[in-house]
Amino acid sequence: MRLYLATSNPHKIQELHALLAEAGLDIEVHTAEALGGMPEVVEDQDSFTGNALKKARALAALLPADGLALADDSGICAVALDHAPGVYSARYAGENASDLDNLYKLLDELDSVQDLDRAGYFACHLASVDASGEETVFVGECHGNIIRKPRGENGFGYDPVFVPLGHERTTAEMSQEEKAELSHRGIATRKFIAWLKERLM
Ligand code: ITT
Repeated sequence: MRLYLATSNPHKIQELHALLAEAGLDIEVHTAEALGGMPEVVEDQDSFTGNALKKARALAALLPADGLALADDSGICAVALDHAPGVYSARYAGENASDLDNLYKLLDELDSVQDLDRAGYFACHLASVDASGEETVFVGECHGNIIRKPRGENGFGYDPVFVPLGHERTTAEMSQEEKAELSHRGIATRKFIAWLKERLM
């Protein structure tokens, strides 16, 4: 079986590659580049699952017969902001906003929110679509708090302001392996791996 990652985000690719590699699956893992690049997808759905399925379906249209497309739609949700930015996480500060612009927009929006009410969570919805069109979705959430000042150099996106429950460091202060143990992407990917192992038996 050949698995194709339906994402253009290099950080997601790196995290997914590492999680899949440690699972010891008998599969080939490719990026969308192997199929000519990730097709343009308008992420206009109001749910992570909806957008993940759109991205996976777009790449699945290009799959070989033994292929499986895997897309990741993810983001951060702040409880005090009615779960914003959620599906808008990648463009919270505008259409061409950088990760840093988005992070500071989140901090601005939460400025008047007291420390006790800064609960939030990362969500990752993975959608897998095979060449026959079979669709399956796997969900992971990582709950914690959104702090006031960025800390740490690892990870990407909103990692420097997110401290998982039961921890004191941000996910940007953790190694990739530590983050993968508890992250939304780690949880969703381990569900996907368990499903894939059954399917390959
Ligand atoms: P693809 O659609 O090509 O996969 P993308 O970066 O546009 O890439 P999304 O639409 O899913 O992906 O947006 C995800 C947003 O949530 C983006 O702003 C990320 O920075 C943020 N995000 C997702 N997972 C994260 C993580 O593990 N750590 C920090 N930020 C994360």
